[in-house]
Amino acid sequence: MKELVLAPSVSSHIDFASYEGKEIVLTGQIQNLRVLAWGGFIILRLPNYLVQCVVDKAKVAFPLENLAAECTVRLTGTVAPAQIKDKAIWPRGHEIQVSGIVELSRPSVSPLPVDTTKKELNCELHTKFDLRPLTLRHPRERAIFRIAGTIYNEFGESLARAGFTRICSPKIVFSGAEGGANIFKIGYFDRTAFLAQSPQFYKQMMVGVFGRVYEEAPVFRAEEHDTSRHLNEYISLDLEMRLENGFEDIMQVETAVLRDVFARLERDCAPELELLGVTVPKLDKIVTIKFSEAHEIMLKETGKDFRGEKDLDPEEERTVCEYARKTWDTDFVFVTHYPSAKRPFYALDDPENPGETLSFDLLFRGIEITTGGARMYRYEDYVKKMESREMKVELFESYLQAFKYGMPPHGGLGLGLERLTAQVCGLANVKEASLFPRDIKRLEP
Ligand code: AMO
Repeated sequence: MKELVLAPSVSSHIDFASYEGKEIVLTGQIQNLRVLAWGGFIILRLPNYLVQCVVDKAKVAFPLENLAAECTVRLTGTVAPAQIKDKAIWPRGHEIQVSGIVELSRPSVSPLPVDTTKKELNCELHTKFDLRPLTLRHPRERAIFRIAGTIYNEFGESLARAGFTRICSPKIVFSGAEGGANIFKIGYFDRTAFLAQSPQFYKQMMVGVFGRVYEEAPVFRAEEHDTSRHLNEYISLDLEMRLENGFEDIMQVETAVLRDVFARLERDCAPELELLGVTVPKLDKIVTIKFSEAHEIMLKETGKDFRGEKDLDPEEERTVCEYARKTWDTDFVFVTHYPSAKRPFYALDDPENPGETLSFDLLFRGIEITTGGARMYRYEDYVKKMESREMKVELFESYLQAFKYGMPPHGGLGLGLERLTAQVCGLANVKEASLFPRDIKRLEP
């Protein structure tokens, strides 16, 4: 038996100001190296920082020209105040005056297939994804995923503070929840199973247990189209809750959570937002329009008549968002009362207008980022609706138990993490907000 000494701290946070004038030892990978006549600069990549380290040849014997980007080094040096302009570097108020360098590891290939030392990664999207272990090291890519990670954290923490319990539901499931053909079948011993399209059934069942639940996990969609808004695996941020007043409760909760998320981004991701040249959106009012009004706006703004359509076209989502920006000064529009025909069976129809559901989508800067709504909660209603859709009720009995044994009026939502991240970061393609995107052609890395 060997007992390890308990570390006093495992944090990688460095308060550079408190180290001013003192010696520090930093181990990291070289993001960028500039060798000059008098010595040079090493930009060192640490967990949350890209630190500028200055090497004076007269003081450090190590031959800088032997190093290269992506070498791992241990640097000893003194923390000094600095005024750095490069937005990729953080901190910008301090640098390290190096006194010692130890090389710990170096890449096996030289030169690297993509130059990650440039301000922009000058490569095609497919190259960026093929070389993901390397390209993700670029400061702009790191910024995107620091932002995505912060959204993920705050979504959960904000809901936990509001009394929601985190759940982890199975991803190997007995049936699709969302309807449609975009479901992956997998072999499961001697039968067929599916990859979960959403945690829908499980989060509903768990409302019967906790009243308020959330989940943040991958979901799978066998989308056959290669588009800039679809992934075949994405992170679904889900919540499900008992309703007090109506389906408006869900929009209230989503707005509160998003406000927390944006405040947290402003607080914790200022360097990343600045590097990407974006600001966090303002969400200071809840604007809702009915689905039918969205078609009317489209007609008025573009002359295109989609009024017979049971869903919103991507062009309509863009047009409605532009209209909302100029008319109500907001980047967010809740579109409510989608037609029952286009919503999954579990959606609750509006008792005053059964062709419509008490549901919504949230549009943000031109794209749907959330679907949500109230659900049916009586067993008999499920049976009736499923039969009207020619679904085999007996195949869903394990899920329907929840309703048989009593469920409160409830509802919830699913928010696509990559879509939200892409819109916050101003990315043209949702795949750029996925670490290792899965699309119809891509399964690697
Ligand atoms: P829906 O199928 O609309 O609803 O999905 C919810 C949100 O997930 C995101 N999304 C996607 N993101 C990337 N690639 C895809 N292929 C993709 N498909 C969907 C979108 C979308 O708004 N169970 C319901 C939610 C609920 O009612 O609670 C559901 O999954 O941001």
